[in-house]
Amino acid sequence: MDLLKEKFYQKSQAVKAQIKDILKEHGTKRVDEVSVEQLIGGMRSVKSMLWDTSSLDPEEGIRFRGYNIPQLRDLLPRVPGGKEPLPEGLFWLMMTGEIPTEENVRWLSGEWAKRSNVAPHVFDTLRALPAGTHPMTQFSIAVLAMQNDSIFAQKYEDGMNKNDYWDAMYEDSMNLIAKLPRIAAFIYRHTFRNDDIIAPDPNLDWAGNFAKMLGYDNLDFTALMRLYLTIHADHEGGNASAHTMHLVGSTLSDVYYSFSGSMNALAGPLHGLANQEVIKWIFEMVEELGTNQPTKEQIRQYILDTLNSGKVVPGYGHAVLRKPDPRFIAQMRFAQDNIQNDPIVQIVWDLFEIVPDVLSSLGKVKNPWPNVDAHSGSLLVHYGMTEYNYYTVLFGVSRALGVSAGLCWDRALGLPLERPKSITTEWLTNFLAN
Ligand code: CMX
Repeated sequence: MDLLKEKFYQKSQAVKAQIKDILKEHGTKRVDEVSVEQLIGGMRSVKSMLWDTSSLDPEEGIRFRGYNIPQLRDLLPRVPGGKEPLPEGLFWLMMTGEIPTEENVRWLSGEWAKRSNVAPHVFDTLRALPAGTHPMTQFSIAVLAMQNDSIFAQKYEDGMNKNDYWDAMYEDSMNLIAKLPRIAAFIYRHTFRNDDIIAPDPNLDWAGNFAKMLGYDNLDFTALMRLYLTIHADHEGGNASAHTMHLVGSTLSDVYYSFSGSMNALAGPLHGLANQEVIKWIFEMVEELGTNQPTKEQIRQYILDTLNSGKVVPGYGHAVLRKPDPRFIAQMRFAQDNIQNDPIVQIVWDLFEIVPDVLSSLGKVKNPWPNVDAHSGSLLVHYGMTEYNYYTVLFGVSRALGVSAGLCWDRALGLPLERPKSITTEWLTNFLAN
């Protein structure tokens, strides 16, 4: 058994025993109650699921196994001479709760390279789709097209003991994560680069190889990919993509079914698709105003026009956060370190100055600050990736790390089928009348 799998097994079995004790001693104790507002309003903040890989504080932002993003930038292994953390390290941390060594991370890069071959029928399936199929649709379909190879599904059919679910889920998750850069790069090159597919380099790290297969050999872009794929990986369990993964997986659907579902949730404009919406919206502003150096007054007016036409300002607001998203700040820091005088980056920074005021003045927006999606597109545009309807695929490749680690934990802990109670409006009306 490999070291990651062994550590994951040991840690998860200890937590499983802990949970058993908690249930035995405190099973009926209340941790929360649900208001009518929460019931109708998308279950905001209702404490109702276990998710150990990361936790989100409204004021402070995300912590992965207790570490915030600046700490991870210091502690996680990097390539020699590199400044940004390797996503492999974050996966190891989420699976085991331990910061990995450089050797652990090198092993994981090699292991994913070994598992990264994608069956030809997956590419044939993508080629058969009509031109213009959204990259996220392609991504979700490609993931489902690999379901045939699920070890979990095969072993379940053969009568797998439930104590072995974690093992099959680990193998499937490792295989899925290993293959996603190949698939995502294929989608990019097939859709936007005349099907000119670039071969992988098994000696590179996961993100470095992905950047290469996308066709970007600029070292700063590669560093950006390492950062990007690390910071988008997980945002505790309640967000739509993680929760979908958890829900679908709770039926004992395998990682392919679950992750495809998770990506369908990420593809919504209020969630991950906001990263494409931000750049689309900025490009439209530049076109409408006829300049890529708009004044702050012009930007303010454009924001007001957006709101007055009944649309949201993309990249701003959050269901949980109440401060600027540390993932936005990490990307801003990257731009300050690596990019000088880029007009689109400057617009993003001007928006950061103006949007919160405007949104606050509406009196209803709970969080007027930028989220992760407000900055990412401008960095990609800077390095030449202007095809913004591809951006959510990048988010999805990263999100696979967190939600797959989460699903491995779900099966190792033996968490049950998820099944909350719904009520009818009639029931609620009668309840409130009494
Ligand atoms: N622009 C305009 N109005 C906004 C807004 C924004 N960026 N953010 C919130 N509001 C509005 C809501 O639409 C809601 O209006 P109504 O009462 O008229 O329906 C009101 O303010 C209250 O909403 P909220 O409680 O502050 O926010 P929610 O928890 O309901 O929604 C979110 C959170 C992210 C969906 C919302 O802020 C939004 O639509 N933002 C823009 C889209 C976006 O950037 N999404 C990406 C989020 C990060 C991610 O998942 O990737």
